[in-house]
Amino acid sequence: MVVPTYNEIDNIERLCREVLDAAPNVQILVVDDGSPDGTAEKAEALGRELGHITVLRRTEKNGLGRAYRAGLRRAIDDGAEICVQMDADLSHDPSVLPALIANVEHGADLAIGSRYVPGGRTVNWPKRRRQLSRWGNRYAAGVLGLAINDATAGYRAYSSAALERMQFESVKAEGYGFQVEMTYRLLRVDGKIVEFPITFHDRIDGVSKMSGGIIKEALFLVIKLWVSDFKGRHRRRAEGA
Ligand SMILES: Nc1nc2c(ncn2[C@@H]2O[C@H](COP(=O)(O)OP(=O)(O)OP(=O)(O)O)[C@@H](O)[C@H]2O)c(=O)[nH]1
Ligand SMILES: [Mg+2]
Repeated sequence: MVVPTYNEIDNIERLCREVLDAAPNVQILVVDDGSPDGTAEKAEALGRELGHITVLRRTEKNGLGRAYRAGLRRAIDDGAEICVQMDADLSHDPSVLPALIANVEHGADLAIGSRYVPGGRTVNWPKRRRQLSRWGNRYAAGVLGLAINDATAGYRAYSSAALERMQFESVKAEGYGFQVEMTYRLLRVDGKIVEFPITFHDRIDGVSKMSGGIIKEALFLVIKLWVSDFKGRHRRRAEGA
C-alpha cells in the first residue's frame, strides 16, 4: 500500500494501525516529501513497533503524482503483486481494504473505491467540494468517454502487471489529474476496472493540499488527453486508408 504524505502527523498513526488491523499482511510504504511536522519519523517509529511499514523519504514537496510514481515503482520492485493507493487523511476507510484487494485477486486490473456508484457516498464534505468532485468526474468521463463514475478517486488497488502494461511511470499529471490519467491509460490498454462503493469522509485533522493549480491542471489534462486521443485515431485512420 502506497501512502503519500505531507504533514500528516495527526493521521499517520491511526491510519497505520487501522490498515494493519483490517489487513495484517499488507506492507505499507509511506512516501513522504520531507514533511516538516515529522510525519516520516513518526512512521518510521511505528514501523519499528508494528513492522510492515517502510518510509520512502524524498526531500521536496513535489506533488502527489510524483510521490505515487516513485512509491509504486518501489513497491513493485520490492515484489508487490497488488498495489493499493490510499490518502493518509483517513478519508478512505481501511475496513474496505480486503474487498478492494479481493477484486484484484479475482481478476480486475484496477478496483476503484468509488463514491459515485450505488451504495457509495461522501460524508461531511462541504457542498462546494462535493460539487467540484461530482462535476469534475462528469467532465472527465464525458470528454474522454470513460465509463467510470469516479475517475478522480484516490482509493484504489491495481494489479502490478497492469501498472507495468500501462507504463505508469510516464504518466505526467501531478494532482487529481494523476488519477484521471491513470484510469484513462488503463482503459487504453484494455484494463478491466471495477468500481466498489465506499463512504468517503472529509478529513478531520491536518490541512488539505488541494489548490486552484491542481484543479486547473486536471481541466487542461482532460483536454490534452482528448486531443492526443483524437490525433491517434486520425493517424490510425490515415494509415489504414
Ligand atoms: N508525498 C506527497 N504527498 C502529498 C502531496 N500532496 C498531497 N499529499 C498527500 O496526498 C494525500 C491527499 O492529499 P489531500 O490534501 O488529502 O488532498 P485531497 O484528498 O485531494 O483534498 P482534501 O479533500 O481537501 O483532503 C494526503 O495523504 C496528502 O498528505 C505531495 O506533494 N507529496
Ligand atoms: Mg484528502
